Amino acid sequence: MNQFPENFLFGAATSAHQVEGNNAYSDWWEFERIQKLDPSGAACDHWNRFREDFDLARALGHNAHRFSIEWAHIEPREGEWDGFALSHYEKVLEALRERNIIPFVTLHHFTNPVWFTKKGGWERNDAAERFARYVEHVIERLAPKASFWMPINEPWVLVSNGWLAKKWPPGKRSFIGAWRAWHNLLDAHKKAYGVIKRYAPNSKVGFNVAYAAFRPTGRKNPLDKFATTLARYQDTTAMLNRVKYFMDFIGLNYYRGFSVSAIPPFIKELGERKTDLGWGIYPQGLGQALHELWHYQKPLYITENGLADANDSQRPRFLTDHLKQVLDALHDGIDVRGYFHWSLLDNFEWADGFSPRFGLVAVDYQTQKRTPRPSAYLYRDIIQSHRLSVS
Ligand code: IFM
Repeated sequence: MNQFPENFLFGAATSAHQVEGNNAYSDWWEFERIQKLDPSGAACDHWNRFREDFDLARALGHNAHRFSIEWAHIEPREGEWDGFALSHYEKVLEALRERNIIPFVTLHHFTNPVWFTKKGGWERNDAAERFARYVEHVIERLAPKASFWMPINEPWVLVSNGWLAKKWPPGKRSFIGAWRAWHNLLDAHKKAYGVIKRYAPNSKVGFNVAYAAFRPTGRKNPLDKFATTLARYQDTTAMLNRVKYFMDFIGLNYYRGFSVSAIPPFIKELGERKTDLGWGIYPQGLGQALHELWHYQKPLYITENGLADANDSQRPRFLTDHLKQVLDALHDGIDVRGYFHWSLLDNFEWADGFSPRFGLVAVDYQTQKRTPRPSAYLYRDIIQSHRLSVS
């Protein structure tokens, strides 16, 4: 296959805390201050500039856009619902509709209201209930304005950074805490699925996973193969098995591939060329991920794929190489329906602050000036022709 289907969705993704700015009621805002991290501050000021950012997305050919709603804005204090914040997101959805851009809405992208985290956060028995209450407030008002929802972004990434690596809030190292948070996040996904379907039975609710591609170091070595199966199970299969009856599609975030062995060093990153963050570039892994996830027989959307590349020297090839994998998967009969590049804008990259540059569009944080990088125009040309310029 050398052409994308007519109705294929092409866009980019962002998340609230990473671009909106001034997320002062969130646990991340507090964590940045306590840990003396690069403060997210005004970020890209997308809260105020979303219309001009969507104008840009439209001019760059995007017909879909993924963004997240910030729980800390909607419920800044426990049980207090901010109608102004809800109206804001209503305007965001209207702005997308006016530009013929299909919204994919994430309801939780790593950040929590600070009150929630202070009360035990995702470790609490009633965490999923509290999240579902927030989801209900959002959905009651916004369900008519969007058809694609993803309750929780990358649950395992949140658990591993927050409860094992101590890199993100709540900044703990606790296996029991990690287990409880993991379990509750999946429960929250299921409860949110129920709430969304109750208000909007025709909407599509997806489960979102960060999917690293794993391959055994010794292709035929049974121990390496076993280690690879274990890695796969722990990273994603365990979660997918729990939620498989609560998903209409899978949102796949793909960045990296690893070779796995049964003996140290156990795991080694694949890809000779590196991004600015030192991550290997391994496009074949996206093809592998699509093939493996097709096991669930649900439509697949690549809801994130991108790289830190400030001078845009690798992004053009990265885009075409990864989109080629999508075309090959389509050719093999896999139901891939969309691709969202991470990210539309240079974003606040969590503990790495503002130096990694993931945007198709560069942001000057002093002036908030937006400048599309050359790869943004290459992507536009691909979208317009529905073809890759490379063979
Ligand atoms: O910026 C993050 C995003 O928040 C979640 N997925 C990976 C991206 C790049 O690290």
